[in-house]
Amino acid sequence: MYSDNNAAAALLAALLVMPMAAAAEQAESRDDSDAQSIEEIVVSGRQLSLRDASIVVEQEFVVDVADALGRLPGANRNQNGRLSGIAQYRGMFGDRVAVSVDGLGLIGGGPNSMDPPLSYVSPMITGQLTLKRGIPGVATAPESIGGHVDAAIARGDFSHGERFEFGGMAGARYADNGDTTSLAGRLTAANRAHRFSLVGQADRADDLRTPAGRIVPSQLSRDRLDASYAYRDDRNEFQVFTGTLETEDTGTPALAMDIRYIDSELYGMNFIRELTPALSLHGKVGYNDVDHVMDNFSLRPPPESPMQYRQNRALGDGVVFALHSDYTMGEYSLMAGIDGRAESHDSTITNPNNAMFFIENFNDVQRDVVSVFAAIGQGTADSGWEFGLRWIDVSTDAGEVSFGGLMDMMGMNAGQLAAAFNAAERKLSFGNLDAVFKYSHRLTPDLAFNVDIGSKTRAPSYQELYLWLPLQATGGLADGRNYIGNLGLSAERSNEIALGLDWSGDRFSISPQAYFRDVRDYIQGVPATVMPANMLATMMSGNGALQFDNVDAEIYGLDLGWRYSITGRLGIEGTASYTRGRRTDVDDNLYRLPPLNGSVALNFVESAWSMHAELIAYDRQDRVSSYNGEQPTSGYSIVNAAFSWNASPAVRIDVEASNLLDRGYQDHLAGVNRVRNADIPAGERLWGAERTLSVGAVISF
Ligand SMILES: [Cu+2]
Repeated sequence: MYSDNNAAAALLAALLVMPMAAAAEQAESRDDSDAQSIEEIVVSGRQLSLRDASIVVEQEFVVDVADALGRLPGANRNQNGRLSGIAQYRGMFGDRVAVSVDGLGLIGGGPNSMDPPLSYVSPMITGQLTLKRGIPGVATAPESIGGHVDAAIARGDFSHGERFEFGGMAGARYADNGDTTSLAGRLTAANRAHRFSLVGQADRADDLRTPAGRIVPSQLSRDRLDASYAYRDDRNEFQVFTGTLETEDTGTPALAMDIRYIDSELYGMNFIRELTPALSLHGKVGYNDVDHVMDNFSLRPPPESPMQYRQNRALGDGVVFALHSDYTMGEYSLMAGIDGRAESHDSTITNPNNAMFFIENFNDVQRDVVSVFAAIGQGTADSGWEFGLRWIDVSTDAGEVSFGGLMDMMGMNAGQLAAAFNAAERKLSFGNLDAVFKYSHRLTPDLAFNVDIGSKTRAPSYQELYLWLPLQATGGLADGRNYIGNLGLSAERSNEIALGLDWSGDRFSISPQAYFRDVRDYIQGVPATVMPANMLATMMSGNGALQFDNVDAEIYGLDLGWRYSITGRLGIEGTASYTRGRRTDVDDNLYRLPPLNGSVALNFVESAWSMHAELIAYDRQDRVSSYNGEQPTSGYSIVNAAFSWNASPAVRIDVEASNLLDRGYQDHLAGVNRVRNADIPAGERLWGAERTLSVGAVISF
């Protein structure tokens, strides 16, 4: 009933449309008066070039901004809960993908990434989500081995005169599935030099329904507020902001616990100062802290034994900063800068039914990054290149750990692990050099190509190093296995090449890119050989522990987007993404990679309204990892349809039906249900939402 073998056929259809579109283009005469309005076709707000892929998030019916990322070629998200989407790009995810908000990295509080960076932006107050295609230049971010994504909060515009003008927006959305409601607003007072802005969004929802039953728990509650002041003149830009995030009682069914709360405060400022017309200085600094509690008994059916109740409080905080100069001289440009990040983490597990029980999961953990870079480039109208080097220094440390209330064999094994951890050298440092070369060249007015060659690194995360007791605090892997860290880990190094083409004709455009990543010392779990860890993990879960280790891997694939305007008002567009990842030291596939997938959409734009219908298809994924028993998934396809009406210049009404045909499907990246006594059995991959009708209205003033 739920299986669908049409996915491959649908995908094939999607790919077949491309050569047809290209042929049609050649058949069309080019003096068509409709040809001017190709920009108008961008009703879906998705843009693609050799260098970037971007999406206007505010136009998407999503609660988690990470879900919008999945609509860009090569990108996806691992979903552990409705507000816990983890960015994935070209087969890498989690800490491997550098995610920033307004150009600043964030410190997450949850050791299982319940609050990944994209959960810190609410969709209706987000402007653009931008993904660097190919290999991000060294100036983009340190530790961006897997790519870089930035989300910008829409804080409103400056006005033109001296007088202050008020402006803003108010929006509301409702989706019938799970009674999902969102309210958002922005109020701006600005003249040409000063801008005061207040933005906020509140989201609420009950459990989501799927054709296989309700997802328990998938309720959510999140409030996001941001207040800012910005100044600009001819030679300076300056902004200072403060914000809060309050998430409460939000389900993460693919993980062992649910969010009781995440309370974060964010502060930051950035500036650009033009020293001379050729030389400018760019600076940013941010601070945020997180107080987070999760448990395994409040939102989901509790464990059978009161002794298995667990509550985990995690604290995180830290500073990020970046300073760089930009110098241009004719065709040449030179960038040099310094940036860094200092973060601290603590996490303690308790049991409300046993006052004796506690585990210091992470105690006084510190991870500091200081990095310098320089990049030189040359650009003309037809070609450009860039070469950059970045030195990254990472130092980490962790305090001694202790525990209480573990009995008999459990206590004995945990005691051995704690003693070994406390006796070990935990102050570690990693020094790595990254290099990136990028070249692009325009062959004809319509056709350009690019080559990126890079060598990038990532030092181990604090979980990969300091998880001393076998637990599932793994930065959101959600494979249900208990892991222990490894104090002897080396940094990963990915040597990568990406080749891209970009064809932009009058009516047809297409931008494919192929890539190959050879990753030395790729960090993933392997069966642990530490006896007390295996005994503990077996007692807790029936499976031995996995230990983070350096292995070797390669990831390659191809992704593309295309668009064809049939007339000025009617267009079709699509994406396709293929990723293949495997270990090269032993015969196994990499964990949690999406199968071949693609989309085809039909857009129709009138002056006051527009329509968008899309088919999204995923092939089956049977190239799964055996080291952690990953399950395969079947292919599927779903249809979404959306209608948008500009009732007046200030009022926009949106209606969307997602999963219009009410298909049952399982997204390979949605994770496996870890909740017992729920509609979807524990251990089964979570199902996608059933047909969902959404309406929204946005008033601008
Ligand atoms: Cu958590």
